[in-house]
Amino acid sequence: MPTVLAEKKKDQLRHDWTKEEITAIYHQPLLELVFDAATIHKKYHKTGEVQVSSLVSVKTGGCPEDCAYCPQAARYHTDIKVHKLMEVEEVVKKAINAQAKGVSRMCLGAAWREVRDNKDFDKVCQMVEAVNDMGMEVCCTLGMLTESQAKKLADAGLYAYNHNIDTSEEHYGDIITTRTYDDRLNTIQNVRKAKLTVCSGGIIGMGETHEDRIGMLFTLSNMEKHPESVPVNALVAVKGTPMGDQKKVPFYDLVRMIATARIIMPKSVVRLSAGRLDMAMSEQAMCFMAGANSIFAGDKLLTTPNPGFNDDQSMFDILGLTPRAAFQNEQER
Ligand code: SAM
Ligand code: DTB
Ligand code: SF4
Repeated sequence: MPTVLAEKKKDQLRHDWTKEEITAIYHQPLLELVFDAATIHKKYHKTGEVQVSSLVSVKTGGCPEDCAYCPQAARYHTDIKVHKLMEVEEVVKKAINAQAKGVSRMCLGAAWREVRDNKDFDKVCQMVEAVNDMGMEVCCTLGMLTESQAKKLADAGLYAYNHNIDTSEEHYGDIITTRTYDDRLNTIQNVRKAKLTVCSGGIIGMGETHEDRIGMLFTLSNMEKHPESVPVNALVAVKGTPMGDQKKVPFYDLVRMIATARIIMPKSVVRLSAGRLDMAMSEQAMCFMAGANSIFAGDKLLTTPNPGFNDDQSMFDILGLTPRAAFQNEQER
């Protein structure tokens, strides 16, 4: 068998989902959808394991972009504590604390439009190296990235790069005007070229239609390689941003998103991301049933609150979940 065909066969994943197929899955009777997702989840994953990531905002606020959801955009007046790039030691301290709580991946976020080849970037590479040396997966989310910058991060020991597509191609222009959907896809390609793993998903609750959510899943699931991690964020409506008055997204819409992502990207890790603070444990349990197998832990996301380690520990105890060890990517099994 030619190598390409053999590779495809081994992969077993589909990259040719149609919007009609995704729509049919997404709109199934809710419990049918959850049962299907749970069945696929059990086939491809250790269902008792949840990958636990922790965020550090290494550079907060003052961002020139206009992402309508984001408290870190300089043009909106929000209550965040702006700070310049942190010191490497401070990041390592946070990583040591997180590792002791079962966190296997540190995600370093910077409020940058794009990475620039300067001293700050060198410092981020030092952070990556130091945290990777501790035996943790390191993920960065630093905005747009060239191929050579992605390679530099890979050489420093980066494991994953987060760059969300955020919403559908059609809805994108209502949310962000300072860079295009294609810019995002291009960065994701540069990340792939450097052989890093990709973390890409989006946000629901920004006034999008069901079709937009399906459109976002369509883009993700038709990528040549599915993102290894797919974060599904429920909008955290922050006062001062254009999205400050958005109503909370209906919980069962979040379940539909997670379950559909699980079914069409069966090997990816689906992360129940921003928005957990507003959710009961039983609701989070339903998300895990529907195929979510990752969370952000620690009492802060980038700038907004999140459940603390102790609350998550009691949830894991009650639900019988354990944090997954580092470097156990499903796609590489
Ligand atoms: N500046 C970089 C970028 O935009 O790629 C990295 C940081 S940015 C804050 C990372 C992601 O966080 C965004 O793409 C978005 O999906 C998510 N995010 C930001 N603000 C959010 C909010 N208020 N609610 C939910 N998700 C949010
Ligand atoms: C992702 O999808 N969600 C995270 C992470 N990737 C970078 C960020 C959520 C941010 C929520 C708003 C805040 O705390 O500023
Ligand atoms: Fe800047 Fe990223 Fe926030 Fe957009 S999401 S305003 S690029 S920090």
